[in-house]
Amino acid sequence: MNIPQAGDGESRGLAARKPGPAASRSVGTIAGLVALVAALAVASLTAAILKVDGPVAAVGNRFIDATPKWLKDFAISAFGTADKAVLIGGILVVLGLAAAAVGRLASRRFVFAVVGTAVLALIGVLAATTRSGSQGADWIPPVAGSIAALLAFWLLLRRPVGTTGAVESPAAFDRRRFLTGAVVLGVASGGMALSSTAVRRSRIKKITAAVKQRGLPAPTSLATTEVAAASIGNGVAPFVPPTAEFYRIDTALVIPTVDVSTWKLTVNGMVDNPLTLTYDDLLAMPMIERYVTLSCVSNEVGGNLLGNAKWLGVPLAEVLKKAGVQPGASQLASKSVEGWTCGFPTELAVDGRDAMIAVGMNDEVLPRLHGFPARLVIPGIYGYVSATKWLNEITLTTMDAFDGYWIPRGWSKLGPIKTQSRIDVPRRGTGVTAGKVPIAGVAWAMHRGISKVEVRVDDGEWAEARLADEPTVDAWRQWVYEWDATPGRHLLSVRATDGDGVTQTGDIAPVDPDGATGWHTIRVTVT
Ligand SMILES: Nc1nc2c(c(=O)[nH]1)N[C@H]1C(S)=C(S)[C@@H](COP(=O)(O)O)O[C@H]1N2
Ligand SMILES: [Mo]
Repeated sequence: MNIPQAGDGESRGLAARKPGPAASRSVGTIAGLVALVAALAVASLTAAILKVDGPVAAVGNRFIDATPKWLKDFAISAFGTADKAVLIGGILVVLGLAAAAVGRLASRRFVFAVVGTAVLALIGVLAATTRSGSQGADWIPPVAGSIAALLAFWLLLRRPVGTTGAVESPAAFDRRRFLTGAVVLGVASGGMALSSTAVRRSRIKKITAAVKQRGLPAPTSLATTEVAAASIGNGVAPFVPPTAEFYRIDTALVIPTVDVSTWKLTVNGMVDNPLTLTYDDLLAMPMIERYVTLSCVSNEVGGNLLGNAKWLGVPLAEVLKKAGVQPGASQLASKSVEGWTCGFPTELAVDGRDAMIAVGMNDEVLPRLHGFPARLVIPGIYGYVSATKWLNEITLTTMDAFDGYWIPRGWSKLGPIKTQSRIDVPRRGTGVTAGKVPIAGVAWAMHRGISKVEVRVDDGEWAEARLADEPTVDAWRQWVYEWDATPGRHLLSVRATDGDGVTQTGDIAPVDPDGATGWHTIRVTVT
């Protein structure tokens, strides 16, 4: 057995001592990290070839689904929309520490390499296969990666032929062989990582090129063209901002890549005629084009987790008519290809509002980030109960029989949009010069519309802002107020009144469980 020596392994690594003690712990650490890199590269390439998620993404997704509410809230408040990158980084750090520990143990006894790798492989396989929406081949990448790790360990730490002693006997460790092995493995891993990226990219390119080439059908019912006067200028983003600026919220660590040649949308549950629609079937149906603003329930007062776009899609009511919704089917539940779910009252799909299965966004094929090939867009309710991206199943059920993804996680079962307004200019905390200063922004109460916006300076009277056009009640509405700014520090507040005449409450409520309330108030310094 190994006899620990003073400073063994904690010293200066490979070049530590002249008659070195065989495979030191530092050597083990390096072996562990090299084995990890090899495992990740092989797993990633295997996943790319099999068209499934890699093990790191699988563990991350499993983690997201299992994350308790307090931790999720913390992650969002601390990292915002960078929470996904932080999670991946965290997993890699944990894997690195685990691999280093396994490597150190394995430098003493090789059996630890086998045990450690097997444990990590098991975690990877479980994460990949126990997720709803997981595919048959999901177990292969972690297994392939683990085999690669074992091979790497063996290459780096095995005893030379003819040595019968323990790994740590001085003759057993050949530094040159170790270094050569590490470099070769590192280069090979880099090559495989690059190839896996290339395989993924070319697949995405192939899929998107085919769809773009076919193009989108023309809508049978056009969106209003009266949008020019819906943008108020004065530094407020246009009524329809560029797609690239549309917010993104979802639980998917890897954006799903859906091949429309195999994709199907099924409509089942409490229906007379269960349907299976292909992408072609969907595109052959009558299409409507509408401006609809989507909002996330997690949008804080003054936040920007909402966006407006021109959507092209099949009216949900048409699809439901084909399927024949049975009486009592009070909930329309939906699911995405990666297993995310939500649900809302069926009534909202058939009450005349422009609820749709969208396939286009701002005159282009629905981007992957926003749910390609199809997503739900339901005016008037938050995204978490309605806006399923990468949609592949619609199930008619009852309100009691099913809870979507966020409901057991503490969010409200119903998610009607709350009336809100936001000051976009002047920017919070910026200085302005005394005189005429426009205060401007957006207000929204999707599907009810906005009838009035008022601005208050300090503790003064509420004064009515000028409203931009409202091409549709399903989208946000812009407003501007000409302020005669006087020097000093001022507090600016805004409140909106919806189309039903109900004024936005000043009571402050957090985003959970059903959307934030309160007036957006900013401080400005006038000089
Ligand atoms: N498949 C899937 N669809 C989803 C989600 C998700 O996590 N997975 N999140 C929903 C939420 S909470 C919101 S606010 C909207 C956001 O849509 P966007 O990313 O296109 O802005 O998508 C909804 N659709
Ligand atoms: Mo959301």
